[in-house]
Amino acid sequence: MKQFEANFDGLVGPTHNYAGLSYGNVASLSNASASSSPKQAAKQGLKKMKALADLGMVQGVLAPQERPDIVSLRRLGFSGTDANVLATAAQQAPAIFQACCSASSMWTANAATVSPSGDTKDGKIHFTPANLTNKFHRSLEPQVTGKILRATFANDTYFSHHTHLPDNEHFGDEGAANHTRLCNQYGEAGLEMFVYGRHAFDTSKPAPKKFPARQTLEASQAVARLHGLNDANVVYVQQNPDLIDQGVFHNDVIAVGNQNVLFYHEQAFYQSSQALVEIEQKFAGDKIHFICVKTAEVSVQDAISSYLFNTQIITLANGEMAIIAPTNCQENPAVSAYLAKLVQQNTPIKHVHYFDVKESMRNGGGPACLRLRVAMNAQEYAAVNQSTLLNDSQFERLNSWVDKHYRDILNVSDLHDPQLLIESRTALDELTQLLQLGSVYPFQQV
Ligand code: SUG
Repeated sequence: MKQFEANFDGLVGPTHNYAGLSYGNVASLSNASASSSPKQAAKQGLKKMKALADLGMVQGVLAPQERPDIVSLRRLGFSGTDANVLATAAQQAPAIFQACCSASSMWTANAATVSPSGDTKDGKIHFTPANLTNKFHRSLEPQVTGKILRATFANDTYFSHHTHLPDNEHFGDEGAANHTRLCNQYGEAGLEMFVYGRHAFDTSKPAPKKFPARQTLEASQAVARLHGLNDANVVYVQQNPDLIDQGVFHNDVIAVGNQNVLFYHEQAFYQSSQALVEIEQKFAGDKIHFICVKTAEVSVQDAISSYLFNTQIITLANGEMAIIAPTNCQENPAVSAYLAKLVQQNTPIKHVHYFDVKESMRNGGGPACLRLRVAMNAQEYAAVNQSTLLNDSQFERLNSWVDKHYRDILNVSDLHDPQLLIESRTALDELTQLLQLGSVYPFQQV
């Protein structure tokens, strides 16, 4: 039976902005308050999705969340009409207000952890939305994420949806940003690799000293239990705490895997050689390719600024692999030289495709952050909400939808404009029809 990996990219929302909300994420901090272009950001994302569909990949779309988040602002005590809520929150608590306006749900690598049916006890694809507890602005996402996932993968025979883990730092979970699956064929049992930043209940264990470790071991273990994974097919690897302190806020900033390839920086993991031995032993496939990038070839700083590892490695129809990289990699001499050399070597990676996703990159989100991977077979594919899949006509419709509703330029000072809220809700209401999602947003439930 046909088996493949689908990518579900987050559509950039109409309030995409730069608010410097993510301590530990270098790009987010350094672009705080720059003006953004929601329209360009959404179009850059759609262009990447279309290009992957044109390469023969199955490409889906995940809807963005409603922002400003009026429900959360009301929960925090702002009241009156929606316009009053916006005005008082922006004036009295600007930092909280900005956090409630972030379009951060666009980075769907953080939407959930997904385990394909080949790995799970009941043979269903399992989804657990990430609780994203470490950042207030992101902790507002999991409930609506759960609704969007249920509306996208709306079939109980094939899909199993869990509630996000308890909202507490002990179970800080960032979803697929710290989860990689290695396998032979997508539909066969694979090895699920969970990378964590710290132990929540044992503080004697190593942890970063400066920036937060967003993912805990205990959260990863809970997700593996919920998904019914077999211990023999799971590895837990600690991220190098020194790298978190240098700005590697997720594993997907320093490592990426696809099928039998693990592409990573030599400093990515704590006690790396031990971890790699366990991966090799547990990997059920024929041969695993460890592609290790040495510090002498690409420094950690260059890896962070170019997002060399926040790339997508995809398998093309002919079995060759391609790297989907941000143009920032092309612009960095050490990184572009490395990639030019890599495709000549004896590994499955034979092509590099560059994409301009700079609007997302300025907030620390590269190509890999923008997508949630779902390995599936033909029957599971048929059970997906077909309106969420990107074909030529859906691409045209979504582009026109962006043209119609999105602003060219947005400044942080525009966020309390009541007209922006109306524009966003109008856009999202229309989107739920385009994607046939039903009512997933709070404003649709009143
Ligand atoms: O969670 N940035 C996101 C970027 C997420 C990238 N995802 C992965 N690596 N998988 C974050 O830090 C910044 C928003 C702002 O500053 O306005 C932000 O949320």
